[in-house]
Amino acid sequence: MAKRVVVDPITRIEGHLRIEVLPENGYIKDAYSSAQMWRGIEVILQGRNPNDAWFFTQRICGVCTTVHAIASVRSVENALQLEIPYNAQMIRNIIIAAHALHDHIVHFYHLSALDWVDVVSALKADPQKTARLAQSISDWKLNGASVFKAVQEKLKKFVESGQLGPFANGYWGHPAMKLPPEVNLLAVTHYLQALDYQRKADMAIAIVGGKNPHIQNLAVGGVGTAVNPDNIATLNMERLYYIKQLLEEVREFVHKVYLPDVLAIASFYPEWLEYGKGIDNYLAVPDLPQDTKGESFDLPGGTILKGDLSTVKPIKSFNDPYFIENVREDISRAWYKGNWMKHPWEEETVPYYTDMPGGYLDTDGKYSWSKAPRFKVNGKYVPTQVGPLAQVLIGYALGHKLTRKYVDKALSELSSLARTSVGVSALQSTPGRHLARAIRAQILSDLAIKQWEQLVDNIGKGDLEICNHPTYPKGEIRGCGFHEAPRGALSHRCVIENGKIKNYQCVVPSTWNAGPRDSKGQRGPYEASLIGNPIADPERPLEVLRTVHSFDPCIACAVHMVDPEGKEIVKVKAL
Ligand code: NFE
Ligand code: MG
Repeated sequence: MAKRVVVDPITRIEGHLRIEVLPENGYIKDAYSSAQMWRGIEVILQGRNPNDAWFFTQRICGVCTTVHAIASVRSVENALQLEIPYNAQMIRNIIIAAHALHDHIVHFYHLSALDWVDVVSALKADPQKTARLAQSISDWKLNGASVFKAVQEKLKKFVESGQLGPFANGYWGHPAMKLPPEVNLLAVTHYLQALDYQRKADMAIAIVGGKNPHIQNLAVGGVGTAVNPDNIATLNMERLYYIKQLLEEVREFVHKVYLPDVLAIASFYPEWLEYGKGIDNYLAVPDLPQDTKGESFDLPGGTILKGDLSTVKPIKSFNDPYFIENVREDISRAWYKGNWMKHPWEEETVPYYTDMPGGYLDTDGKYSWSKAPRFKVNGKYVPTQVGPLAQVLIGYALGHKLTRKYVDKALSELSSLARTSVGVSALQSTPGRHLARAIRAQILSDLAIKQWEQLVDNIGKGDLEICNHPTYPKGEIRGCGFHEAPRGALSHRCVIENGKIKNYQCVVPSTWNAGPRDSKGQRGPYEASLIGNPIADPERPLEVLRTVHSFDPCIACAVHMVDPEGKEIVKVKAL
């Protein structure tokens, strides 16, 4: 067997992910992705009141904090065919948008930029030159030479003290690092500023949601956020205007800092636009519903096959059978008992750990706690990539106006910075996933304010409704709730019998992307995207991190099962 390079754990992600790659002549020939942790929620929901499910599912993750709450209430509402009041829809939409903005900013600056940015090289930069460069790409207010100089001095003290803090253990000086010192200083400075702006997005969520992480204000049927413009104890005009101010500040940061930085960094790595495509079937679900039933949306969803934009097929409503009927999960290569592929409503989940022979993944058998979701198209079950790239490509293909506007603008700016023509197909790559996420952040930052305006207009008309209370019928009902989470298409499926949960399954973005092979040997998106990537130094596999990080992995989300007996399954050392 060829020698494998093992990266375990992949750091700067949520959870425990192991990647094994087979290098050959400086490139990756094959790859395996393994979720190395097992925890969860689905099983403990059995027998409980569906009204409570969202409290539990929200604890699946502390990163995508709100998303499992939103998907959960939507799944129960779908089972009941319960409409929610317009105010509740807009309040949820503001939370969804603000949360994604926080998440995308953190992902780019704090979790992945340092794969491309050499912090130590920033010490060699000329702050004046950095300011000239920064001002040539953006009129951001904090791009003055004195700002860059202050950061450089702070960084110098860090390095001299030997206490690099969050910048310790990076691959500084790696031959694959290509940015000039000035671009490195620019990025490090914005890394620090980004801490403030992600917090502003979080504050907006906390004001509406009661707390953050893990909002308190949802209910099956709407929200529990009392609305009254004149009452100091409720969501009133003062609170609403504070939220608007925060959303506007975040919007400015996204447009003037985040997107320009992604373009500037990507322009120095044009060769990477050839790497990291992998699975080119794409799935996104529509979101930001604009009516009480979920029949029209501000963000489009659908599918694209084999990277061909002309194959786009939309998902049109919360009841669209195209999505509800065509999702399956395969466990033939995952540590669960059996060898089946089933619709989530029909699944049962019994853990079955088969170990790692010789300390490596069992590449002939089961090797991950993540299941392998598949989407049925033309009678075949295919692996499908989800995430901002999927959403942006689908929006572009469907002619979604904001997506068209920001994709065309970004690609024309990237083409002039990189002095080469960069088309939409280049988005299907490792840096393309970062660019798509920044473009999605632009779109969402505009739409967040639109949702706010619609909410305030509606309250202004005297409508203060926030919840339609559910009643559960006798017998069995089934629901599917979906949400386009920061990492992509998320869906929760519930089976409710006599008002109690009988089965509950979450099919999560990071499960779609991080999942293992299936019974046909089809690789998952992480695995496929690594093939053909360069690997300059197998001892320091920076390129593996670049491609895997571009998906924004979250393993807590991907593997959310608990052992019903509470047995210890694996020992995990804290880092
Ligand atoms: Ni834990 Fe999550 C998101 C969900 S995972 S981060 O976004 O759902 O993919
Ligand atoms: Mg699941």
